[in-house]
Amino acid sequence: MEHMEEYKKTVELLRFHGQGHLLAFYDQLTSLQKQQLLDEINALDFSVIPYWIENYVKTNGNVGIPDHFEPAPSHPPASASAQQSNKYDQARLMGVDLISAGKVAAFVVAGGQGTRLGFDGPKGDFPIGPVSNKTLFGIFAETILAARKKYDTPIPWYIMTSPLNHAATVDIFESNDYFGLGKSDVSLFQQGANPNFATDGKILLADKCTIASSPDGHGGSLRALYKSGALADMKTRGIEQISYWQVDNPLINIFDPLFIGLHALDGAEMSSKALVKAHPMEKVGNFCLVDGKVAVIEYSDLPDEQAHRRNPDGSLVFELGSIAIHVISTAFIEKLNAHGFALPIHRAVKKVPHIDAQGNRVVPTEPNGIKLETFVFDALPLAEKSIILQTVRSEEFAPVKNATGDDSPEVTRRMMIARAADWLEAAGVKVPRTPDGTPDCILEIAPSFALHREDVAEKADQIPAIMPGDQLYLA
Ligand code: UD2
Repeated sequence: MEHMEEYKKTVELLRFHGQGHLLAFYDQLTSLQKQQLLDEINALDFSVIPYWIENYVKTNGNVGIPDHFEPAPSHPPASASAQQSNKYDQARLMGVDLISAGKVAAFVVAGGQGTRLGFDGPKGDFPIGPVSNKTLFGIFAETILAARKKYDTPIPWYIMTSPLNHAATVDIFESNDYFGLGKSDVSLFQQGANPNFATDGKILLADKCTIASSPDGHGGSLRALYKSGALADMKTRGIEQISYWQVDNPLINIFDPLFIGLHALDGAEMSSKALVKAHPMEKVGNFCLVDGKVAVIEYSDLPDEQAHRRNPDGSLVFELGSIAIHVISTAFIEKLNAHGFALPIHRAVKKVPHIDAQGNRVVPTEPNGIKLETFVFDALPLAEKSIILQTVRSEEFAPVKNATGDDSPEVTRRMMIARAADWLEAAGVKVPRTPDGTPDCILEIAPSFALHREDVAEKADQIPAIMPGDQLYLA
């Protein structure tokens, strides 16, 4: 019988770990399916799985919160930095130098499932340009192209996908001819996946020859960059710093000389942008200082009374939210991987479609399974040094997460238009507004027209008069 030796060994392994049910339908499979299932089982990391089951599946061993934590210090936003102007000027110059010398790479994490948006396909393919209807990937690519031109340097783009969306993402890049960036300067690589569990610790089967699994969280990027060879590729290219962002945010300022420069000037290994939370319970991680190290406590873990605590001046004690924008040094990622590291596991109870003991497909209507992930911000305390730069929401954070309501495409487009209007007005261009102050026109500034706010002034004379109700795409 084919695969006999491997099959026998696998039976032993699974019996030892109480996961024998994974081979329950083995006899019903074709030879190819048998091999697929054996490969999947043998790729499971049984050096950690029993620990996960005891600590995160059967019980809720989520990291929770440390005994002592305090607000993390931060650099004020550029707009409020008069007293810091010397340092900020120096940082900007350093940032420009690093970008111009080709030492900064672009890196987006795009391996998530995007279930909340309800969009069929990788989220990066979601059309978001208010006038152009360009997709998230399209806008990021144009930003990189514009930065290459502005800083006169080749800039590579790394995109992390997951087993869920890798093939579809590659198709998008292929069919868009790599958005003009050149195939050799775009690297798509996959993050890892973790098996999904029933609450009793049994690994679930998606079908008779496939283990139910899900991406291992954006924390997986730190290992995937290394394992995929992306980090080695960066080294060959002389990359020292990685600009990290999430696929859902079209306002991202990928090449921010100030942020990159402050991070480098302060000798930080991993740094973050933060904004003042819109309200105490906003669903963003909270920047804290734990044992002298910068750390993020997720919104779901921060006790309500801490979230609502206020300073005498009325501001929130824990006011700085993480918007998942980082600069990470390649040396830090290399160091982590070379010495072995493990980020804390986060447990989520989710609906996991699977087959039952009889092989019938179950599509649960209630959460039934456990997914395990790691989060990239949990690497912050591992950094020798980590700085935080505050930023302004309207300038660089408008994530597309939900189909309607908060963080919906409608809100994101409105914010893109509002930022374009601000940039134009700052350059002396008149923008018609409704009585409530919102722009009375649909505006979009392509990265090719202005990468940064101050770039608009140079082109102000090319901008036609804007009339109420106009649609204007500046490219
Ligand atoms: C994340 C942060 C939150 C805040 C917010 C800002 C967590 C747990 N929380 O919330 O603190 O910063 O973003 O927008 O991250 N991704 C992968 N692989 C995975 C999982 C996610 O690449 O396995 C990517 C995903 O494609 C997306 C990003 O990570 O680009 C964020 O994922 P999310 O939408 O699940 O995070 P969210 O909104 O809960």
